[in-house]
Amino acid sequence: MKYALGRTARAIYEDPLCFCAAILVFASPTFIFDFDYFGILAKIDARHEEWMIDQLAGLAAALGLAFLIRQNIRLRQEARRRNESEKAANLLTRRDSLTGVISRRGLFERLDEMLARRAPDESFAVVMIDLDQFKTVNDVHGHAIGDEVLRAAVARMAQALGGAVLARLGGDEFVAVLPKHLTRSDIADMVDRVLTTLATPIHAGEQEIEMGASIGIAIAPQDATTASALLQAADTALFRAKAGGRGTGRFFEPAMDVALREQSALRADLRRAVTRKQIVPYYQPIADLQTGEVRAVEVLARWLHPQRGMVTPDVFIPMLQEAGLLTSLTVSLLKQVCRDVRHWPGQVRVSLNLSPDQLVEPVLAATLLEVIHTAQLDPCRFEIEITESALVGDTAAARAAIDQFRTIGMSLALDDFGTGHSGLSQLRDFRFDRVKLDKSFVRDVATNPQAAHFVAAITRLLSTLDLPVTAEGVEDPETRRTLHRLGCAAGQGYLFGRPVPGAELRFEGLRAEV
Ligand code: G
Ligand code: G
Ligand code: MN
Repeated sequence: MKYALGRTARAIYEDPLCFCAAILVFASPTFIFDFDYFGILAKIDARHEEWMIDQLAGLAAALGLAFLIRQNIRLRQEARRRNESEKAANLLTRRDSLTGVISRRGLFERLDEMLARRAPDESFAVVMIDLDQFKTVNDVHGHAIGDEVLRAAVARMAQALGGAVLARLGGDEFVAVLPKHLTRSDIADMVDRVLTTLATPIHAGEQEIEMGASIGIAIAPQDATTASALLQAADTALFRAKAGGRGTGRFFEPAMDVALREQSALRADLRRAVTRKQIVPYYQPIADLQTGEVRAVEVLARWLHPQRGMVTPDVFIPMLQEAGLLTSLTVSLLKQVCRDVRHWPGQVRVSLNLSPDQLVEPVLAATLLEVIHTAQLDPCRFEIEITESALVGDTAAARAAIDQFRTIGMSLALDDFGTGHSGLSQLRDFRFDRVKLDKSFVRDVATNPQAAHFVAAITRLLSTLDLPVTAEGVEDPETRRTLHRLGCAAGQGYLFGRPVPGAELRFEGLRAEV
């Protein structure tokens, strides 16, 4: 560029090399932008009168060209600067700020890229990891400890996963994308390493925190071929892993998808099912263990689905609960029950199951009482069964509901005893009328002395609180005899009768056998 400086305009114009250099001078970013180009031209013109107007025009064209080049350089520089700052911002949003692993958005980009570049015979696994009990950690120990636990968990996962890509979907949910070409057993080994390392308690603050994780695995391309479908499949497998007891990993299977779709189809039918009385009461007798007389009948809901046949409550009760329809069901069932009850012997109690969540409804007892009054029946014939989980956590509402049931004359049973966390003080405070011992404790009392000792200890203890015990799941005469000997007052189970529709219920029971 120096080549052009200090020369006369004519020299510049006549020497092609110098002419180009002059353009560069004018175009260079260091050249002052609002330079007086016409002033120069005028001076040049004054000193060199022999210059022809076409030469001046040529110089002006050169200046114009230089101006354009310079403008272009500036625009390019600006674009580059904008691009760089955008990249920096992207780097921020594609990383999770707490743990430093890739964010949800970054994960989708990475998966899209891997799927697009995948060779026909290549496969890779997407592993979805959900920390168990993490919500409790946050609730009990606070968010600072929660954050520390998350960072520690990430460090452990990263180590167990070697070179895998790790991303945080949010909360306590993570996704690892494993390297290509691993066999199914390699993947299972890696998943086991993650489960093992997360099962070891984590030190955070002054605390030792018990964790654990559940894992769902999906494989591209066999399970899905898009990022969102892969994550959906891994999530379905994860859901299954959690349902089958936490702390495990599951590979996605197409059948899982079918089951899930079935559930959403059922969910769609549910509202109609309650209003059309497709959900009906079945009844199972509860008998005196000594005499075999039927003392009570438990109402067990059954959905008689027009296409799918009988659907059991463990499928539809949680759905009804989610939909906020559980109490509509209870009312609908109770109306049907009241019609059947009038044909039964007067001393037979009727037992209704209520879910813990229903107990927080303030008008529940009044609503049920109204149905019973309308049917002109005595509330004393009815018993409410609630499970132990209603007694943990915030129990004020449960206590109020229980008091109301008691006030209107109903009795109360504690259901599935032994599977939850209720303490003795709660048994006394809540003033139950009886306790139903869960069938898991009953199953092998006749064959396993250990199980028998356990039941004996429980019945003895509960008798000090004046609580008679009803054993659930009594399936054979030997078990019945043993339970009676161990101090259980009543029994329920296939031995005395399976749950049946009202028309098939018999009250003869099994006569004394003991
Ligand atoms: O037979 P069984 O599969 O019926 O019952 C499964 C579970 O469903 C039991 O734990 C029982 O307490 C529950 N259950 C049955 N009927 C009802 C009902 O009407 N309301 C509620 N809340 N639970 C029910
Ligand atoms: O409300 P609760 O969870 O107690 O419901 C009783 C459950 O036990 C119902 O699912 C009922 O079908 C089931 N059941 C009743 N009798 C027996 C039995 O003798 N054996 C087994 N395995 N289950 C039973
Ligand atoms: Mn029950």
